[in-house]
Parts: sequence; structure tokens; C-alpha cells
Amino acid sequence: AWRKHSATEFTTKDEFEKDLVRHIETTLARSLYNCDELAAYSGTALAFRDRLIIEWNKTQQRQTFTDQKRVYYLSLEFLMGRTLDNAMLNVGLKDVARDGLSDLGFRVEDVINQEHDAALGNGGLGRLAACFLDSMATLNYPAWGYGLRYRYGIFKQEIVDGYQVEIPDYWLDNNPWEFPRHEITVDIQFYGNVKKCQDESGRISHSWEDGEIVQAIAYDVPIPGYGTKTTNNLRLWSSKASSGEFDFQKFNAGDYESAVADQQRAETISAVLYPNDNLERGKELRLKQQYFWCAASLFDIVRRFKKTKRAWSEFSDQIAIQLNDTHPALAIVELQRILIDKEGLEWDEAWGIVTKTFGYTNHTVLPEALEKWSVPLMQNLLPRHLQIIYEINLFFLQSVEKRFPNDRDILSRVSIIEESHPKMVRMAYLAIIGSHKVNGVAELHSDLLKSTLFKDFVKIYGPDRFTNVTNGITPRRWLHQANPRLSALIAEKLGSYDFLKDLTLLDKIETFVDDKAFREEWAVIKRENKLRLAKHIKATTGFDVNPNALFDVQVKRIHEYKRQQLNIFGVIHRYLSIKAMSAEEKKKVVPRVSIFGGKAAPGYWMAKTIIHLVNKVADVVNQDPEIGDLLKVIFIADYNVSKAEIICPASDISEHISTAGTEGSGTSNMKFVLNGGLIIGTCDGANIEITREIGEQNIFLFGNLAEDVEDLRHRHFYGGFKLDPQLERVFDAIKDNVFGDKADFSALISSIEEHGDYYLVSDDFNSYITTHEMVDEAFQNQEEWLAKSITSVARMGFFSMDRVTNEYADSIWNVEPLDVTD
Ligand code: 26Q
Repeated sequence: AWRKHSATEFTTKDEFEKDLVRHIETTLARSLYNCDELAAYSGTALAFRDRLIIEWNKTQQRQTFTDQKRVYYLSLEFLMGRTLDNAMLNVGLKDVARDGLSDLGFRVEDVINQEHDAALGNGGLGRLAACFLDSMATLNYPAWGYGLRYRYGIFKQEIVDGYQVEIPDYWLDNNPWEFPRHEITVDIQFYGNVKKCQDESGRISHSWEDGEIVQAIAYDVPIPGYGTKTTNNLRLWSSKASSGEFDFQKFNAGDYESAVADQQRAETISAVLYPNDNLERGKELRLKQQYFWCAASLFDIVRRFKKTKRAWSEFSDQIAIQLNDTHPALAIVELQRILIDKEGLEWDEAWGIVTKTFGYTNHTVLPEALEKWSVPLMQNLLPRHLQIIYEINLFFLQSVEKRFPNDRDILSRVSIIEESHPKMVRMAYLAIIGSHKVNGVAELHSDLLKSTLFKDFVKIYGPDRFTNVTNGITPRRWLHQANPRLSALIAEKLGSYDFLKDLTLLDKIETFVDDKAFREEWAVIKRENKLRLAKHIKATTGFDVNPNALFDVQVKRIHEYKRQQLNIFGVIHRYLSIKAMSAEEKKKVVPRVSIFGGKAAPGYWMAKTIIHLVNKVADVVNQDPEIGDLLKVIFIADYNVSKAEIICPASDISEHISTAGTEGSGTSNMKFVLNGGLIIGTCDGANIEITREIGEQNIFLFGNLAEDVEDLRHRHFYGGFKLDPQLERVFDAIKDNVFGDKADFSALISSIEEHGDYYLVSDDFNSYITTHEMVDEAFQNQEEWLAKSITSVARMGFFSMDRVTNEYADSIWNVEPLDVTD
């Protein structure tokens, strides 16, 4: 018989208050009389945490007991954001909490705002992992995430004198959402050397010896699904000096300082998230992080499998492992090593298991983002793994040679080892060869992978190994949580909140597109969301913005390929045009607020220059009396998940304007449309499928197509470069020091004028400006604009992360949901 659990499961306001007060008074040792918002947050979080723990334990027991196939999602980034609001909504008790907190004199929104974002990621890739966790739990898939428990997440961004300044994000103090599992540890080895042994029967084996040992400690985070009891697990590894390894020699010899230094070096592995997005730099510590996390996770997965006493041949029937980009590609090598060196399997049997287990998701075609590790570095840090990589490569190349005996070049093209100086290990090739499925994240991106980057592999393996799964977003966070009023309005019309579990049901709201009361409420909600953002802008920048103006938003990591420079040049063009207008002409201008936000990698100088220019333009434009309300430029500092929850519901239009063929998918495009904003974008990434779903009359597309990019770049160099005349006018203003010292921005201009305009800013400028004029015109017809907004939301069902998760489950993982009938 089951022992009844001791923790409470409150459902009413009074029960919640009892739990809340108990936690404030006993767990936190605070008196109710000096309970501030932070204590109210902690108490509320603990009360909800109790509820999660009960279902979490049950879910884990159920998954162990039924022992069906599980998914492990390996990601170096999980950009979770805040947890409390999400937990309240998922268990359906936010209103209970609101009432209970109000009795104690608190507003639930203020309490929620006390929480620090869990920012263990850079951008899209990390947020995708977080959306995966939400959907896998909601759909009852037995699934775990594995990641690193960074002590410092992505840095906090401050803007000082118009420049980005990075502040460390120490976030771990009083985090109620993680559970240290001090009993779950794994010893991880680095360096050392490989010994070859032969037994009496002549069988050769390898052992990796004399390395340095670092200990991995598990920290678990509960992941509740929406409207289900399933609560999955996210396991994050933290590094510590191995107790066996702590140098007692040094310690006893009085060399205390150096013993402590060793300890700190071990802890450095999980200290900080690398802040580069779409750029790889080959640092040893990054490789250490990757191996540390892969080895700990694989050990844990294999340990769990061995407890079931199944045959190794059943491994891939029980386990699917998804690689979020190539960052965990070493997991392929590590599993092969465990199977042959530790478990004594033959190479071929082991390799069959490995390839059936792994799937690999690629997120980018940008050459500078493709991971390569130097062979000497890997030789030193992971000598046995390098041997295995060479072996994998040898067998692979032999099979290629047999199939294509007359193609001499193909071998060097597809080799895992690049024959450069030094030699490099190409992680994407390793990931393809070690997986049974490789997918891109939007149709165009997956097609480009097949026709360019991975072309030879399509020839070798056939087209079936390569597939597309277009990204999505979780409607729980990105509609229900970020935009509760819109969610409520939709629920009222559809008769329930079922659309949060089946987003295709949204299509039913299209029948209300002509319903006057519905349209009015829709418009009121957008306005309230704009007011909320205006308040935030006022509080953080001091600028007043007119909520009736057209809010034009571009928030995402700052990168040349995403082309924030195109946007700010367009803003300057607008500014100059308004300045040249007569008073009569000005009356026809549609007022605009251009809102930017995003972080630049600390070492990415050009991206920092773009931020600087945006802030300088803001300084000039916002104070120009000739401009008034007609144009305002805002840079929102420290863009992160919780800011996105305020910004996404507040846009009239948002910008997704990457050079065609460069953005894997983009996911904020989906967030903005789902919240009733229109978008301006290039034919790139998921913009193309968004257009297909919502209709081309509901989106503002512009610019050159991916198929023409190569040719245009070529012509810049060999056909002579001609700057767009309107862009020239913009550059002239910058060169006249209108936005401060022109020298500050010379690199930005010369990259276009002199260095080939790689991102086609000039080629797309005219079409960009013209399209913005169409946006202004469309915005003047508010009734039509509203119809576009409603219609678009109604047609966004396809972009639910639940659809994405089911596609992975069917076509890559071959896993079934685990029914929860309690
Ligand atoms: C690699 C090596 C060393 C250090 C850092 C990195 C690194 C870190 C982060 C490389 C890439 C990233 C992040 C990439 C990323 O966010 N890609 C985005 O993924 C989204 C989800 O699929 C897509 O929507 C975006 O188009 C894509 O840019």
C-alpha cells in the first residue's frame, strides 16, 4: 500500500494561505509583520514547490515502473526564465494565489516580479530547449533534460554612455526550484594517457589512466506540464574537486593555498555560460564543459539502463538521446567508449547501438558557428576519445571509398578530421555520422543544409537521414502567461482554455473577425499591453512614448546577420525625412516608436558598435524638438525572457530581417504574431512558413531571396559596388557627426562601403524603406490592421511546440506518451 504523503496539496485560498504563512514563519523564520515582497515570493514559491514535488516523485516512480522508452534532451543551454508564474498557471491555481496574497496585502504580479530569471542560455537555442521541456511534460512524454548548472548565467547588460557593459549574473542564492542530489555524483576524468592491453585470448583492450578527476554533482529541477500531473526532471551538473583527488600531500605539506587553487580549478568548469551566440572560439574550458556534462549524463543514463537488467541490444529501444546542436557531440564518442572499453562489447555492435540512439539538430548554416576542435587540444584533454574518433572516421571513410571508388576528393571533404594546421575535428560531421536522424529547424534551413553544408552526406546516406522539423513555441508561456487578457478573451469565445493544449483550435476565432465587440476588446488589450511596455520604458530609460504611436520592435541577440544595422539605418532615414518636411507634410506622418533590445557577445566588436549607434541615434532623435512624438528610439537594456514576456504582447510590428538564408528559424517571429503583432521580414527561416500559414496579405515581406545571395556577394567584388543612394544619405549624416563622433561608427560603414557588404544591407535598403512606407499606410487603416492581427493569430496553431514535440517523438525518437490516469 502507498504511504500517504505528508506534504499538503492546497486547492483553496485558505489552504494556500495556511501553507504560505507556515513557510514564511518556519521555513524562512520571518514574522508576518515584517514580511516584504521578497519573503512573500519565497513563501509562495515554497508553497507551490510542495505541490510540484508530490507530482514529481509520482511521475518519476511511474516512469521507472512502466519502464518504457525515454527521451534525454542534451543541451548546454536552458533559457528557462522565471518559474513561479509558470508553476501557478500549470497547476491552475494562480487565482487562488492572487486572492491569498491579496489578503496579506500583496499583488501577485509584484510577488512574481521578485524572481530572478534562470538565464542559462544565450538566445533561441536555449529558449527552444526550455520550450521542449514544457511541451514534453504537457504531452506526458517520459523525458529528461540534461544540462550544466552554471553559477553565472548570461551576463546582465547595462548601457553606460551608450555602450554595453556586462555585469556577472550570479543567480543561485535562495533558488527554491533546484534540489541538490549530493548522493548522485559521477567522477569525470581529463588528460592522462591510454594503455593498450592484450589478454590471453589475444583480445585488445584500452584503458585510460592517470588523468585528473573532477566530480559532477546532480541538481534536479522539476518541470511541471500544463493541465497534467506529469512533472518531468531537468538534471543540471555542477563541478567540484573530487574528494578522492583533493591533494592531501599538498595539504599536509602545508601547501594549503595550492590545494585550494586545485579545488577552485575544478569548480571553474561549471562556473560560467559562454556568452557567444552563433560563434565558436575553440577555448579549452569550453571543451572541458562539454565533456564534463556529456560524460556525467551518459554515465547516469547507462547506470539507469543497467538497473533494468536488459540486454545491450535493447538500449536504443529504451533510450533516445537528442543533441541540441553539436555542443554535446562528444556524447556519441563517450557512449561508444563506455560500450567497448567498460562493457566489453565489440566495436560493430556498440556502434550500431550508438547510431540508433542519437539524433542531431542543427541550428545554423553560418560557417563561423560550426564547431571545430583542434586535434592537439583534444589529444591532450581526451586522448582516448581522439583515438575513437579516428577509428570512427576510418571505418566511415572506408565505407565511403567502397561506395564511391572514383571520387578522390569526397574523402577529404567528408572526413571528420580537417587536414589543416593544426588538424581539426569537425563536430557537425561527427554528429551526422553518429546519429540516425539529422534535422534542421525550418524548411528553408533544412533544404539549405541538404543542398550545401551536408550535400556529400546526403549522397552517402541518402535523403532519409535528413529531415525538417520546423520550430515552435509553447503557448503556455508565450500566450497565456505573457498575455493573460488575450488568452482569456480567446477562451471566452472558444468556451474553454483547451486551445492551450491544442493550438490548432485557435482557427475558430477567425469566425469572430467581424464581431464588433470582439474587435474592440482585441484592440483594448493591445493598447493595455502597449501601456504596460510604455511604463517599463519610462521607468528604465526615462523616455515618454506615445502609446498611440506604431510600436516597431526588434529584440534578439545583436548580430550582423540579423541586421539591426539595417533597422537603425532605416530609422535614421526616417529621421532625416521628417526633418526635411514642411509642417503640412508632418501632419501626415504616422508616429513611431522604434524599440531595440538585445545583447552583444562581449568580444563581438561590430555588434557592440551597432548598440552604440542605436543609443546615439536615440539621444539625438528623442530630444529633437522638430520631431516631437513623430519618432522615438528606445534601447531596452538587458533583454531576457521576462522582458520578452512584456515586450512580445506590446508590438504593432516586429522586425525579423536577417539576410536571406542565414537565420535557421527564428522563434520570436512566432511569439509576436501569436500575440497579435504583425511582422516585417525577409524570406528567411520560419518567416516563410509563417507566411504560408497566415497568408501573404498579413505579413510585410521584403528583400532579396536566399537563392540570389551568393551571386550578389560575388558581384560586390567583381562587378563594382554601388551604394544605395538613400543609404548614402544616411551615411552622410553619420559622417557629418550628427550622431556624435563619426569615427565611432566607421567600421560599420566601411564594412558596407569598402568590404563587400556581406550581409546585403545596401541591396535590401530600398525595398526595406518602401516596405516600411507600406506599414505606415496599413496602420492608418486601423480596422484592416485589426483584421490582419486577428486572422494571423487564428492561423498560428502550427507553431505550437506541442506539434514540434510530437513530430520529434514520431519521426526521430519513436517514443510514446505515458498515460496518467491516477
Ligand atoms: C559554440 C561554441 C563555443 C561557444 C559557443 C557556441 C554557441 C553557443 C550558442 C553556438 C551557438 C549558440 C546558439 C545558437 C542559436 O541560438 N541558434 C538559434 O537557434 C534557434 C532555435 O533553433 C533558431 O531559431 C535561430 O535561427 C538560431 O540562430
